[in-house]
Amino acid sequence: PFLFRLLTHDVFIGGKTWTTFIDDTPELFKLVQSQNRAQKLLAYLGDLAVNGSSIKGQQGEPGLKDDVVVPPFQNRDDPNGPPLDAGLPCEVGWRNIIVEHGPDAFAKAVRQYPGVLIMDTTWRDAHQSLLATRLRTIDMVNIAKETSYALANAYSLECWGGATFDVAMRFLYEDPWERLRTLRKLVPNIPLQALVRGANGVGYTSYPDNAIYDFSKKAVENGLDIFRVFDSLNYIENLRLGIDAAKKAGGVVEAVVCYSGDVASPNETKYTLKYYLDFVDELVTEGIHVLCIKDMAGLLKPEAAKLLVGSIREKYPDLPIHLHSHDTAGISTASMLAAAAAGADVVDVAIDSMSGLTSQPPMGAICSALEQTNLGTGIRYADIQALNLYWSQVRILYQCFEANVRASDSSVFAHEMPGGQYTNLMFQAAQLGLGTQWTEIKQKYIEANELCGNIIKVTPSSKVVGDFAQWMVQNKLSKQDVLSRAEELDFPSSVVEFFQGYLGQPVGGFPEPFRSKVIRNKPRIDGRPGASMEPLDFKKIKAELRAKFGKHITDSDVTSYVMYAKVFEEYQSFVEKYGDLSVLPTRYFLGRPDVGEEMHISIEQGKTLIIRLMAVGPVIESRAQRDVWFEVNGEIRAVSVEDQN
Ligand code: 3PY
Ligand code: ZN
Repeated sequence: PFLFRLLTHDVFIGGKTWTTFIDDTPELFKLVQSQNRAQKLLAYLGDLAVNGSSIKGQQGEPGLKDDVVVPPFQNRDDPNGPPLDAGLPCEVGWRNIIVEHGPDAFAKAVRQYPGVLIMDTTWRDAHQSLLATRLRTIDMVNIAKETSYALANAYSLECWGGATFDVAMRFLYEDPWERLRTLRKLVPNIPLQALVRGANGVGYTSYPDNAIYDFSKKAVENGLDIFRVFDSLNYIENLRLGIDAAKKAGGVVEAVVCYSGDVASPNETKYTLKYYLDFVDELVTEGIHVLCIKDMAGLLKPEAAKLLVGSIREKYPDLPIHLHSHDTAGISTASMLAAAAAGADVVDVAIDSMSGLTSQPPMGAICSALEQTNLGTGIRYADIQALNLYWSQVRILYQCFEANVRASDSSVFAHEMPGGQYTNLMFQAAQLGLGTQWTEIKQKYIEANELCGNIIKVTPSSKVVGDFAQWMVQNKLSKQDVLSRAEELDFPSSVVEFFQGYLGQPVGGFPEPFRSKVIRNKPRIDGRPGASMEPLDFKKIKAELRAKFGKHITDSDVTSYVMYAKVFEEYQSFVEKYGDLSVLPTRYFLGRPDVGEEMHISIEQGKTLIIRLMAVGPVIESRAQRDVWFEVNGEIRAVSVEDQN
């Protein structure tokens, strides 16, 4: 029918050139585009039908065959009346203060709030810690407007940064910037927050300074409000750059103290109260808006929380304090409550069904407990229940990415693995199928940390210790073996680079003579690694990317490329082949379709494709290809797919 319409179009019959034809007849051009789009989508679905999902880390099929249902939310003004109409998002929230009066006024208002506020991590750290960061934009979008009402009094929604930037492109074939822009539109009232790795941006290594300034500026332009800036070694020089970049971009600067050791233990000699208070002094000198204590492994026990938060509160009565933790050992709810009582202003929680274990403590428990004190969060119990009904379905949908952490583990107090890394390494150990492998990895992680000099461990420094530990297990090396054979061993590259100083300077410096033995005659950096890097020429990069991929390359694509060159290029090639798959509901994106199954896919506003898988043909021997037949809105279409089995 399309070809017929094209050939009979009077402009075409009139013999106009193709280019002016496109300009003059946008409706037909659009039709070509959307038919192309449908064909690309079929290529993806055909590949799934023949080969199954190729998304790394996926084990088995998604756990739901039905749509995720959005439950009714209570009407705020009339709890007994008809349910909430979330046709338009809520417009009232803490972001209004940032927009109208700026970050300083926001920080002041947070500090003056009589209760405690929450940050919800469900859209970032919770799925990073439980589901290998695989949560797709569409599953946030489908609950975003309801969330704008339910969490209207939240300090922020953490939805960006950390591993999400990388994973969005690398495994989900999504544009992380589009995610940010979309969520911004649907949630105009609650501040959106990102985790950024200071001089490492959202990557694993140092970047030239102008890359960090550019990244921060783009983040604000695309809708970000709050930057949680940390450095993986608590190295102030790296942090200073991240803080300055976030501030110049106009964001709220939440500067981070990464928590390690046990501040309340009489045996703690390195990460003592004095260490933390001195470090906070340095951060405050930078003119930050909010202080974050980032307990990435979940080591902070209630007494330690009381001591640390209480001491900072006493010294800095006007400084908002925000606490982040993970529940790996099962202690973080108690610690959050202790911190709140000691003067913390904001605590991190995840919706119940995405909480606990290596994720954050549960929103329902924390809000209910605080409600009974004079520190209420302003989040209603009924809204938490409705949100949780949605997320409990999503958790099942994504079961194919569960690491299968089933119980609390207080051994984290010894090995100190960050939540996300814990699930990751445990999953890898389980893949190897050895029951004792996991215990051994944890033990070697302790020894590798000691060899590094007992460092702060969080991305990317935690990756160094993890690589080191896995290498020790593989090579059957004890700490003593490594020390005595350091000059001859072939260390993992991340370990060598750490000792060269490519991540920055660790607290208390590098252990010698071990450092020199590891790096031998390779260069050593004794200051901020990025300081000696040449600035990037973004215009030149953009021109090169446009030459390679086409005119659609935008400035934010350039930033993605700067952070992850290879990942970005592969993502672009994928999109050229299959189109934008972010519109595909998750069960169709991950699951092998059944013959006869009818899929309703809304590819753009007002345009839904009804696709039915009709048949998967036999292998055409000479080419290892199969034809896959679909019905698309009543028309039969076929795609040819390479059988990889
Ligand atoms: C990250 O950097 O991705 C983290 O979550 C660190 O805790
Ligand atoms: Zn975390």
